[in-house]
Amino acid sequence: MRLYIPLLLLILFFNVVQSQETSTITGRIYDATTNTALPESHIWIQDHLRGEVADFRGYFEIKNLDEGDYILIISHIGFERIEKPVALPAGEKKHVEIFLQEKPIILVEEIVVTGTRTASYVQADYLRKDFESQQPKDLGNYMRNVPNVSAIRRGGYGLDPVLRGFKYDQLNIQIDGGARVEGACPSRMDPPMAHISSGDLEKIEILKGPYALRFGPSFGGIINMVMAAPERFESFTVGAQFAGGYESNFDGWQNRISVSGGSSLYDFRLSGGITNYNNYTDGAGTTIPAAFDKSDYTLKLGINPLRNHRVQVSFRQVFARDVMFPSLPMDERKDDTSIFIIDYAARNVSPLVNSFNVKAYYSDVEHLMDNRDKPTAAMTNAVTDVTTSVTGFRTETGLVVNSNVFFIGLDYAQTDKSGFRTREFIAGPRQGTILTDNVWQGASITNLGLFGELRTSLGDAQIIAATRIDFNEGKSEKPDNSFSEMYSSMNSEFTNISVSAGVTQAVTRNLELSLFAGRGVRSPGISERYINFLPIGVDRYDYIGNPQLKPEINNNIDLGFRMRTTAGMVNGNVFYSYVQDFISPELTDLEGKNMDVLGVKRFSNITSATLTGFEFGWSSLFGDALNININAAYTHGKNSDTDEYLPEIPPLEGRISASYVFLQGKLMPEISLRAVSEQNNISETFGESRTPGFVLANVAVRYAPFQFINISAGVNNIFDKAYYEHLNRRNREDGSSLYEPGRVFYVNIGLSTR
Ligand SMILES: [Cu+2]
Repeated sequence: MRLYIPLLLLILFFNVVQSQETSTITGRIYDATTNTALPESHIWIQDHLRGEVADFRGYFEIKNLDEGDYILIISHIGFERIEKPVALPAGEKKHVEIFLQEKPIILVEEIVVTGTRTASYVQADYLRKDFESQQPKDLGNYMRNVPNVSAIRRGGYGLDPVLRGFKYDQLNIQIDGGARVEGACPSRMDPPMAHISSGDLEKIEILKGPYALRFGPSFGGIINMVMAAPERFESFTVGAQFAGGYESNFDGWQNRISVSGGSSLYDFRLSGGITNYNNYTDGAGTTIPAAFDKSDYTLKLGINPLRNHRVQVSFRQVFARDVMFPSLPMDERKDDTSIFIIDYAARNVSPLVNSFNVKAYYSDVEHLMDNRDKPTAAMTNAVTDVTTSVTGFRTETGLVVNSNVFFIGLDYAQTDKSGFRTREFIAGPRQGTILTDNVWQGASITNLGLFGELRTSLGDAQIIAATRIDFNEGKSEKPDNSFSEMYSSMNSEFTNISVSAGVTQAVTRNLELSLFAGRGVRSPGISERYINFLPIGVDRYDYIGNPQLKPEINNNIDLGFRMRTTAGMVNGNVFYSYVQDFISPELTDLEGKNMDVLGVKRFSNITSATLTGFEFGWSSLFGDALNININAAYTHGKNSDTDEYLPEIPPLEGRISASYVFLQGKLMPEISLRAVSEQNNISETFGESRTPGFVLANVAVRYAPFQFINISAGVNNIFDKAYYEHLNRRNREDGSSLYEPGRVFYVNIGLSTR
């Protein structure tokens, strides 16, 4: 014991001496255009595993450095990266002031123009680096990683996201900042996110609540899928990438090749992929018929006649084949999608006009489904052949007056749906009869919106205020008599006014508070207005639309905070939503038209509903080798009319992940746990039952030995847990819940010429 005390003192002394000799770099980062502080830039020390994120007022501090020459690398989304050499004497504190220039490159895909400050909506972004190593085969399924986003599973592909309890037409899901694609299937086999591949994706922008009114009608939120844009080069360059992956359990593989290149005048990116997945086995060993095949390609061509002008053409096609849906009366035989987008954008046109954007697009989906592989094929041959197209246009001008930014513009979209189902009875009393059902009644909805947004600051507070007015019209070209005789008119017209305002303030250098309030009005969708006696993939009821439905109004407030602590970044949001004229299916006493349905439900406006909840997150310090993330999310929904819980609300969920960086970032193992509580808040009227909770464990490892190769491998659902999510549909055959996949081993390889 005696021996240890001097040793301890020696160590202590050594530590004190060392800490006296270490040096510190402090600094502040500014936007070079406005000379205002730029919060949350990333600062890295080259060749050292050290880094820091600047605080909410742009300050940073890196301590415990030895004397020497360092190179600071400073980056911020939307700004040019800077390398700043710093000569650091022993035991000193050195202060640097850094000015970042905005990137001149015009990106037409992203909806949040970087501007000069980061003040933003209630927003969550998922970047390529977040999902690249997983190569998600289905984006809807991947969205379950986002706190307070859940998804509805009907089969192995085409999961439908639910954000804070809002889904379907309550969410504005778009491609490349404003283009839209709508599924043709009445059962939502092909929801919007099913038409984009993760390998072609650069980023997913999620704007929660009815606040971001510039980007189209927003009710529950906006999800923007940002497809990868061509890279820009100063002189002619061309490069290629390959990404391949395999997943056990599904015996599923996917391969993708992309080529991109160009010069300063023009650039291009061509990418093509093939995905082939088979049935999967759940944790109990049951085979779930959920196979699918998919191929796709995307071409993007850009011309930059001047450095601040860009014209871009995008063309994408997706071909889905034999997609199995165990929870639906049919399977998807074919789903062919074409998306065409043309963009023109200019920046810094004049001192007043900071930005100008025009986008025109056309998307088309041809969907064919049948009951060939279902037990009902013994009695009838049923085939549904439907199409949907969206034609749209958007223009926006950004004006700068002093330090205020105004955006004004308009957007227009016309959605058309048509198609029929034929049923040929091959056995039973009606043998030989052929019936034709008018699925979409040639319905169309046009929406013209005018919008304005103001971004300004008041002291330290960043303020955003937005408004939009929508003129909406629904029509039916080929109404079905049995449907139209129920209503005084098949047409409906609405004028909706939406408003929102938000304030974000850095209360201290390390605490930021935000308050948003908004009223988003949404006109009913085509299905809600015109679906004609069909089960729509929810339950065993026929659904009918209601052209006389009123728009739904979401009055929402969000209170948020972000706090930088010595233990990491903490953030949270509490929201309260009061929905007027909530649209919900109501049981009628009409008789069903399909063979095995229990009755008919009609879309109606119930008086009101409330949704409340929170998102909470903590992530460990940036720049440490060990990275820990924890988050939790919850939504609670009540029908104010009946005091019953709202249906299809996901339960409380928590997630923790830990990763460690070895070999200067070349090797990174990760472990994650996801815990989902049981859901007892159910709607019995809707036919829901309680769902048990579950805990899942996953492990993964990323290895990038050289710049041109990266490998990732892992195991999902390590313990082969048999479970299902609350929002999963039921198996068509026996009414049992549709289980999620059991244990999955996977490996992904990425190769790049650069
Ligand atoms: Cu379908």
